[in-house]
Amino acid sequence: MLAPEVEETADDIAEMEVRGAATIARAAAEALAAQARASDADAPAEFRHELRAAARRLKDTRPTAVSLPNALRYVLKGMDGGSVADLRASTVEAAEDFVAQLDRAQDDLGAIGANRLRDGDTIMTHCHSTDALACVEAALDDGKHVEAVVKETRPRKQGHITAEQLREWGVPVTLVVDNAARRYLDDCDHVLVGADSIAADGSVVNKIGTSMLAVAARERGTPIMVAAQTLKLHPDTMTGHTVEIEMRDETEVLSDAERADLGNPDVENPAFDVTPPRHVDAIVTERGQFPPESIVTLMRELYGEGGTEPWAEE
Ligand code: RI2
Repeated sequence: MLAPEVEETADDIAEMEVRGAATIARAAAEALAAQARASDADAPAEFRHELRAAARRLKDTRPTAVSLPNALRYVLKGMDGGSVADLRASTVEAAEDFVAQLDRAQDDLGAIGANRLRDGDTIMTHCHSTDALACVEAALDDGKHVEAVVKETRPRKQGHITAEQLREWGVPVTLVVDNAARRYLDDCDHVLVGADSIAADGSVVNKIGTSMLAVAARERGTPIMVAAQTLKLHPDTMTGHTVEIEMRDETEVLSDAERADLGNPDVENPAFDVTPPRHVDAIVTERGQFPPESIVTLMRELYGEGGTEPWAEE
């Protein structure tokens, strides 16, 4: 039986009550630990079966951010032992290790990303990324003055979360609608975004609108920096798989009543897009800063030749 925490976490991720690639990964690892603690399995095989079922329930919530399957993979690989007690303890420990690593990775990434930001720089942000904000926080801790132009990020306006966080840190923020981005790029020294997945060729999968912003920034000569801990590297792309782009409910774009008023047009709501490597200057990870074209070396080192599916039913 699935633990209530697993069902709750899965629903929260699907509804975007829990969102952002790193935060989703953390919640998924914690949900597997909750499943391990709650399990009343009598036999090791039954325990493993339950954990795999919980992982599948969590994985099926959102398809694009690879941090989710990477987190599940890490915890399930740590599940080890010949008794239920050992399996439980090792699973909980793996989940705790994972969360600790995630925090460390974000701190290390922030320190590296901060080196790219000079005192007095202005950044332009898109959506809300904790990895991207870690770079700003580290730059502020270094005593640098940073200002921000924050894109609203339709349809869910996660730019508001970014604005609120930056204001809390005392950063001067100018919030603009997405369509104003090009006009303000001349005032910006960097575009700073996060990522939901990085493909083997260095393509960056991130919130819808990132690719348009990157094209405009390239044209303006504004460097584009992607903050993405290695948890965002998508191992399946080394074996030719593509990253699935999540299509979300159309009511996020306009209400049914508004749609009816417009004569019921078709509406599409892709949550992410793909920015090709030639439009990205640097991918900043906790392992250092990489030109996008060389990220595959790190991916191979960390993930071998591709992703495994430890949640598959045996
Ligand atoms: P961190 C978000 O997706 C945004 O696309 C953001 O850039 C990315 O996750 C990474 O976020 P969504 O969950 O892991 O809002 O850097 O659809 O926090």
